[in-house]
Parts: sequence; C-alpha cells; structure tokens
Amino acid sequence: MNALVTLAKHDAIAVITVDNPPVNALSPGVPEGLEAAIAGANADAAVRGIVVIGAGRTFIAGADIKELESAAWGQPAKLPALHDLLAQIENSPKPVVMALHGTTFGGGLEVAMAGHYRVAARDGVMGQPEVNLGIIPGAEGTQRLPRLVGVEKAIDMCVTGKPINAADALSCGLIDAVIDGSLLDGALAFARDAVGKSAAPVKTSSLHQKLGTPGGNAPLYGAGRALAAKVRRGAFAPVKAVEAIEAAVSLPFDAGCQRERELFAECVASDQARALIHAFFAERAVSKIPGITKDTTVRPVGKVAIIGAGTMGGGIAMACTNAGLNVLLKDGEQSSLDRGMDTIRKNYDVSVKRGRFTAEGISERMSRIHPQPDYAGFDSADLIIEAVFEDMEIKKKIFAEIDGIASVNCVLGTNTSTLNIDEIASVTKRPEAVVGLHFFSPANVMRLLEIVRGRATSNEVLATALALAKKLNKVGVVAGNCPGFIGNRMMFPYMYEAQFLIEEGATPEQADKALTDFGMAMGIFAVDDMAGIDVAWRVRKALGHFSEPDVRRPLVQDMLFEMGRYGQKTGRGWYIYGADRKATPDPEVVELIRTTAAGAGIAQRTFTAEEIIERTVYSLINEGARLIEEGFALRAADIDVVYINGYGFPARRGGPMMYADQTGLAKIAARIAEFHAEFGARWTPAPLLARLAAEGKTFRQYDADRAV
Ligand code: 3H9
Repeated sequence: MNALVTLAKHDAIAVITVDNPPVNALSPGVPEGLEAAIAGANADAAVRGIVVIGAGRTFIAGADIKELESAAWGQPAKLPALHDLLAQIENSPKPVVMALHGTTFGGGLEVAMAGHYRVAARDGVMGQPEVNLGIIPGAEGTQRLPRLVGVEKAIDMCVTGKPINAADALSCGLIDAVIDGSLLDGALAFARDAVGKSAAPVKTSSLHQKLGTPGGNAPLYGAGRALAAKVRRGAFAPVKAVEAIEAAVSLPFDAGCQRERELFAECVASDQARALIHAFFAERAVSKIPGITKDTTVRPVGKVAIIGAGTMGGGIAMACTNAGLNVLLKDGEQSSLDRGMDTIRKNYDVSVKRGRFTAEGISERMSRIHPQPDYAGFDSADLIIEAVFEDMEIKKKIFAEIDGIASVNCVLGTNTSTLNIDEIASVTKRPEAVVGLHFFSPANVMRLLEIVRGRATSNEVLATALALAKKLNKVGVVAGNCPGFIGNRMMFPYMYEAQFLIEEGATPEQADKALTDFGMAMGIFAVDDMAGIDVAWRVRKALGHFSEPDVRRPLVQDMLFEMGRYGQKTGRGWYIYGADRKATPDPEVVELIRTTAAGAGIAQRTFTAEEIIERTVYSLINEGARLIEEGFALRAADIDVVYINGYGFPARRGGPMMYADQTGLAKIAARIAEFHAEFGARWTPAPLLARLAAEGKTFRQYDADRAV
C-alpha cells in the first residue's frame, strides 16, 4: 500500500500491517496507507475478513506528537483527518478485527474502536492518554469509547489518561478477546470465526446501550469534573474531555464528533497543550548527551550497594529492588539499620493496603535487600551509592574506603544534593568512576534523578547512570558540578525570595497559597517544613551562605532553627503540625516575622498573588538562565524536566523556562530589571535572559538553535 502500511493475504483474511517505527504513530502516510489497504481488501472478492495489526513492539501508539507540536505552535501541521478513515473501517462490509499489542494509545485506540472487533495480547495496554499532552481524544475517541465501555469508565480513562490492561479491557467491553500465544494467529482465528457469522458486523458508532441519558448521567459528569480537579488540578483538557463525552450522550454520533473536533481544536491551541507537549519531548531529549552515543559502553548493573539506611538510603533501596536489582544496605549503626528496614517494610505495607503490590511481591522485593553493618560483598557490587547526610568530610572518608574495596568496573555514586563532586572524587584513585546520583525524597516515588557529572566522570559512567535512571523508571537529567547542581541551585534564590516577601509583609500562608494556586505541588514554606529547617540550615552552612558578609540573607529561618522548630519532624516550623501532619498557620511565627522585620527597619506592605509569583518564579527563571549560559544545564528544557519531576512545578505550565517563554521574556526581563533596581545584586539580570528578551527570542528557540 505504501512503505508504512502493507497488505498480505492469509487465505480469505487480509492482514494489514502498520510498520512505522518506533511506535507506529499515525504520521503522514499511515492513515493514507490504511485507507488504501482497507479499500484494497474490500475490493478483493477473495477476501472475506480483515485483520489490522502493528509491526514491531506495538499497535499504533497514537497521532504523531511532532505534528501535534507544530499545530500547537500554530505552524503548518499534517494532523491526520481520521474521520473518513474511521468511517471507511466501520462501513467495511467485511468484518475488521483489530489485533492489539504493546501500547494502543490515543489515535491508535481510536482507530481500533472503529473496527468491528478487538483482540489483544495479554500484556497489551490501551488508553486515551491525550490529557498528558493537554488535549482530548480528537479522532472520535470520546464518542466511541463510552459506547463500548460506558460513560463512567470512559470519563475515568479520558480524565486520568491512565491506560488499562487487557484483562480490564475485556471485562469493560473495550476488547472482545485476550489472546495468549501468537497474536496474529489468534486474530486470524477470530476473524475466520467472525466471517462465519451471518449477521453484518456491528458498527461501534451505532451502539447506544451503555450511553444512558443526559439526566441520568449528571452525577457521573459531576464526578468526572471532581476527578479532573483532583488528579489534574488546574488542567483544561480533562474538563473538556468530560464535555465531549457528554456530547456523545446528548447528540447523535456525527454531531458528537463535530463537538469533539471543536473542543479538540480549543485544546490544541492552548498554552497548556504547548507546555505539556514540550514536556513530553523534553523528557525524551534529556538523555541525549554530547559525547554519548549508541556505541558508548553501558556497564551492566545488577547489584547495588548503598551506604546509609536513612530516609534517602532506604528509598533508593526500594527504587532498586522494585526494578529487580539486588541491594546491599549498609549502616554502621545497628539501630539505624533496624529503623531503616522497618521503614521500608512499613512503606511496602502501605503499598499492599493500597493494592499497588501483592504481599508475595513485597516479600520477594524485601528478600533482595540485605541489611548489613559492614562492607561485606561490596567488592562484587556494580554500583555503590553513598547516601549519608550532607557532610563533606564524612563523604570523603567513605569514598576513600570504598575506593579500596570496589571492583575495577564499579560505578561510585554519591547522593549529595549540593556538594562538590570533584572534591569527593579527589580522594579516590578513579575520579572517572565517580558520579552524582541525586535522588529526590521519597526516592522510591519521585521520578527525577539528577545525574551530576564531575570534571573527570567518564562518558561510560555517565551512560551507565542514564541507563540506571531508565531501569528505575526515572527520568535522568545530567547536571554540571556547581553548588546545588540544577535543582537546588535554583531553589535557593526561590526560597530566599519567598522569605524576603514575608519580611516585607506577606505571610507564609499567603505565599504558599499563591504558589499552590499557580500549580506548585506545595508552597515553599510547606516544602521547607517537610524537608527540615535543620537540613536546609546544614546545607546553607556547607555552601558557605553564612560567611558572605556582603550578601543580605533572610532573617527568620535561622531563628526558627535556633528555636528547634525544624518543621514537620518537630511538629513546628513555619507552620504547626498535628498528628495528621496538616499545616496550620502559627500566629507566633507571624508575630516573629513582624517584629523581626520591624527591628530590621523593613517597610511593610500588602502583596497580590501576582507579585508573589513574579518574585518567586522569576527568581527561578533568572537563575535557570544563568545555569544554561554557564553550561551547568545543557538545555533550557532540561531545567523544565528537573522542575516538573523533582520540585512539583506544574507540568501544565511546561516547567519554569517554558513558563518564561509563554509569559514573554521581554516582560520577565523588564520585571527583573525593576527588581534589580529595587533590591540590588541578588536580582542581577542573567545575561542570557536579557539577550534573548532583547532579540525577541525564547528559550525554546535557543535550545533549537544550538541543537544540543
Ligand atoms: C493522539 O493520539 C491524538 C488523537 O486523539 C487525535 C489525532 C487527531 N508520536 O517514550 P519512548 C517517540 S495524541 C511521535 O522513549 P518507550 C519518542 O519521542 C498521542 N513520536 O519509548 C521517542 O523518540 P526518540 C497519544 C513518538 O518505549 C521514541 O518514540 N499517544 C510518539 O519508553 C520512543 O519513545 C501518546 O500520548 C508519538 N505518538 O514508550 C503516546 N510516541 O527516540 C505517547 C513515542 O527520538 N508515547 N514517540 O526520543 C508514549 O507514551 C511512549 O512513547 C510509549 C513508548 C509508551 C509509546
């Protein structure tokens, strides 16, 4: 038919194969090939039934997101107009069986639902993940899905974007059979059976039994909107998906499709779609590192040895065992070791209660973690990760020790969040094997792994770290070795700025509310309390923030530290915490802030949420621009991936640098210039930001121009 879609015959059954690696996306040529193949099969009198299948690892994984990206940015795009193809499939007089394996996603599922039957490999998954890209299904998915699975399930799938497995798909009516063994053979047998039936194939668009009525469904629509607000706070597309499904119930099929097209167009043109599509490609671009190619050796990692059984060490152990790795967990203190293992067990118990894992699965995972007080077995580890607290001298002592034990191919990782990798590596005879592996707490949950490249870190070690991130189901972002790397270096000005704001008249509660309304997972004061005011104090000390005589630092955080108000762990920090760990504003802290400000002669005023966002988020952007120009971040997009996956920045805003692009760099540069005039050195405009703003460019263009 064309290079992307082929047609073959197995006796009386035509087999149409989509072959567009890597994921059989509906790129230009695929819909055309399918149309021609269906027409060819229908024109062939010897053909009585049709099977559509995907070559390689998957059925069709959706529309081509590159085309969607062009459409979102208002550039010429070849988005598939699938309406005619889907109608042609449905109207085929010969039964069409869709044979699904791998990931049948988005437009792929929409094509599949136009078939008369669907069969799936047992390990196949199906879904409408469009909301992850800020859009809704745009090829009649919101109209056919509720006809097959019912309104409630369709809403759930389209709002959460979560895929379902073959067993679930079978029980809800999305597919007609699960195939064990050869999918093609199973699909052919199914098609032969269908051919033998006397009744004409049923069109999905003609089904109505599962749709219900607009009035009867009202609670489902309400629940759908509530679900959208809960799982995707502030997101536009999930709400539009509910609206489109409502149209499936209230309008005839063709009118419902028309409504879906309008809503889809609205979503594609939104800031949120641009941001989320950017985030999709950014997440995949981060692993492209100059100097690392397909030929770079990746060392196999099967056995990981971790030093430190505290919160980080324990979380890393869980992340590793979840990925099937064997773990040695060392802690010099037996009590810490016991506490660490106990915490791991408790965390897993919660997972079992929530149905995420089975009890057997947990025992198996636990059996692969070996707690121990010494270095026994470290000589055969493929990777050693030091995860003790932030103290350079202790870390150096540990690295000198493991240098004498580790095998020649062992990668030596440090989970430091701020300290100098080169200094740590300097105590070893193999600095090329040392790499920063900055996990985020809880390490078994958070997706980000900041991979810090020291001066001597070899490409092989870096490639191994990137492969490890993938294996642990994390996104690995390479950062250069500067204090705080990417994430925490940006965090400090952001955190300090929020603290300056409260000295000037805002309250922690007000600042946090502005930030969570903006979409941050947590406000910065709540974050500080969770991470520990004592921890932040120690890090600031290690970074030398207390010995910079000319730099004005905020005043109150140190007072809280001295009062022993370390945050959640002591029940008091910026807020007060009860047994439920809920933050309640503390009038005492507000009073402390006011008297401290008065004592320092700081004028008081009120702040709008917009001002709070400008002062805090723009400080992130300014520091981010500096990181790119200094080469510590390879791309602006890398910073976005770090902030979305490690710091709770709203994905629907695309990360701080994409947010800057969409806000307009000129506006941001102008505000920063005003802040600079008002507050001095800490707001010195980053030269790159100023330059791009003057040239009318964006960070996105800057990344594209350099094509790192
Ligand atoms: C849609 O369908 C809209 C319709 O309703 C309406 C239309 C009118 N397009 O993730 P990986 C690339 S919206 C283009 O590393 P994995 C990806 O960039 C779409 N490219 O592999 C990467 O390229 P590179 C709904 C795509 O095995 C390479 O493939 N569908 C697409 O970890 C490998 O990707 C989705 O949202 C695409 N659709 O995961 C599915 N998909 O090597 C999005 C992937 O150059 N995709 N690429 O960096 C995924 O969820 C995962 O990629 C998938 C494979 C699970 C399929």
